[in-house]
Amino acid sequence: MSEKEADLTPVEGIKEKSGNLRGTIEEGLHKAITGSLEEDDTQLTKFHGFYQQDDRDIRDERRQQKLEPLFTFMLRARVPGGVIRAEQWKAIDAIARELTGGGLRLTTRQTFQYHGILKKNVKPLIQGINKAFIDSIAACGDVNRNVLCNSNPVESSLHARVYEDATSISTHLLPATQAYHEIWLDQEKIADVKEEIEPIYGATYLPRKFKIAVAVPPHNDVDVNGNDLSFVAIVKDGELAGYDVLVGGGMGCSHSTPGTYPQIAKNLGFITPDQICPIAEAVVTTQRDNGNRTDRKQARLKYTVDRMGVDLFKAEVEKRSGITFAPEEPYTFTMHSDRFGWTENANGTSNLTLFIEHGRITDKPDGPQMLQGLLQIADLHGGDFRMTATQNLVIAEVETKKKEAIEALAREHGLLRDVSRLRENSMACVALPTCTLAMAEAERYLPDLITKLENLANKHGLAEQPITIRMTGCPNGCARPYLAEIAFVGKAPGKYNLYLGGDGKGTRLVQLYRENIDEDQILAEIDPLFERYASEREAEEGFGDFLIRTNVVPAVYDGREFKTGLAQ
Ligand code: SRM
Ligand code: SF4
Repeated sequence: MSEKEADLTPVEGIKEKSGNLRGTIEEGLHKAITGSLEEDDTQLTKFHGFYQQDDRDIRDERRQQKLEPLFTFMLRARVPGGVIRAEQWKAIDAIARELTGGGLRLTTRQTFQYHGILKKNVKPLIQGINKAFIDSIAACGDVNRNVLCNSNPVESSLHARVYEDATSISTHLLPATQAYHEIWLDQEKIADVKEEIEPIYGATYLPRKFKIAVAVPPHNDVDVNGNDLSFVAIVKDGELAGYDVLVGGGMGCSHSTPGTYPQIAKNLGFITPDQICPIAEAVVTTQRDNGNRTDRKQARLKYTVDRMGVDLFKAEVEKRSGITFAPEEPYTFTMHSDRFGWTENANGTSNLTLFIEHGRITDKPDGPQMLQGLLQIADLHGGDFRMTATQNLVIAEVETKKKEAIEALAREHGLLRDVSRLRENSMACVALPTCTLAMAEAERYLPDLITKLENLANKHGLAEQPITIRMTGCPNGCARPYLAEIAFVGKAPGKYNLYLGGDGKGTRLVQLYRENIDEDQILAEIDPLFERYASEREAEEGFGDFLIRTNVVPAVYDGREFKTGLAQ
């Protein structure tokens, strides 16, 4: 083994000897003695769209009872652009009731997850979604994942056009391996796996996960700076002229670890719409061949771009694609949260955007029957649903004659309620009890904290201020906290780092303000800042911009200036 090979991360070895992602997953499914899979296979199942987890709330109790952890699986679907037809929604709902812990979770990448799936139910579940023409191929793993696309553009007539491009990229970058079809859909096994070629990815796939978004300014709901590669639509005379290509955005970092950072993407220049797939492929292969495979904490594209430099990276993409970038075209983003309530489309239909708090859709025994409500809406609507990149749901292109009935159903089932703009603009990741990496609560805690922050906002007359607040249970950044105006990042149970200073448009990073603080300290820190904002802000000035102007925190546009700990 060469020195270079010896330095590769263990995941590289697992991918290489997996036979294009087959490993021993199939054998593991039949082992009834345990609810888990072999450790190496749990790396490979990510490429098939699912993770092994256990319920952390009862981990200690099971240990005391000398039982293995209560292993279950989380499955994430691949739904480019988040568009789901009503008939598909009904199938998704039926599977949630029959084969999972119940309920659905809309994610920050425009798709849905099932949690609490027992090992014996994984295959029936995948077969079930497949019947509804949905798959989970490459929803996770070191490949291109679900491609985001603006779900409710202001220029509504462009949705179909850019959605088509998002789905083309997703299809173009799918792994070629037939492993998924063999294991889950019982398709015939290929005779010799060694003959199976992965033309884009190669035998060891990418060094790390890879994420793509398509945005239509002025609405940055997909957070282009949270993605490895983004295409920003340039619209001229109401038509799509092409895209600016942004590379190297991303969120994940580690507490108190200099050298890890979230990053803002860099603009390589303008391309025409027909060049989108060749450029996406060239960026992916440049990362495949230049990304770090010896340290997974340095393996994302943002580090590759920063290490190579933009000029060299761009030249490499041009060489591989045979396309020369034109100079970048100007564009402006004005917001990165959803447009809630009814909005009108150019074709005379309307969209209803529902605030789904942190994406969780359930039928509560003593509370709102959200699943039930959406099922009835699916029956009546017959059209599309669109999941948004901020965990919300759009009932899309509703005919005027159905608006009243759909709104009534949404209200009756707790899907449409009057909430503050502070709450509407909040987002939290899953965290406990299912996320194995969570250090603190997020989804289960943020709603209560928002109530307390609402009280502070009301006290200072800021109730209608749309301040973006995001919380994650660890620094990995799954709710893209580093692009919010206020971010809480879990450090330990009940303790968070407080970051401030995003611009409410997703184009500036936050900076660390206080470290490892509890709820009382959080409220004590935010109260005077709200007070000052209420009395000293300029007309139309957002909270994040105010914090920068008054030097509460510095403006961060390059992640290398971001602090992962105050000692830095
Ligand atoms: Fe994430 C890992 C949940 C969006 C950065 N993320 C995880 C895992 C799978 C934990 C694990 O590895 O065991 C979490 C599963 C929790 C659970 O129980 O469901 C998890 N991530 C999520 C979701 C469900 C959060 C949500 O509340 O919606 C989002 C699913 C998106 C999807 O549908 O594909 C989700 N994750 C993100 C985003 C936001 C985005 O992509 O726009 C990010 C930051 C952007 C980025 O990638 O830079 C993100 N997740 C991470 C990272 C850090 C990656 C890094 O570069 O360091 C990890 C940990 C890792 O990869 O090692 C991670
Ligand atoms: Fe889990 Fe951390 Fe992602 Fe939250 S940010 S879902 S705690 S990995």
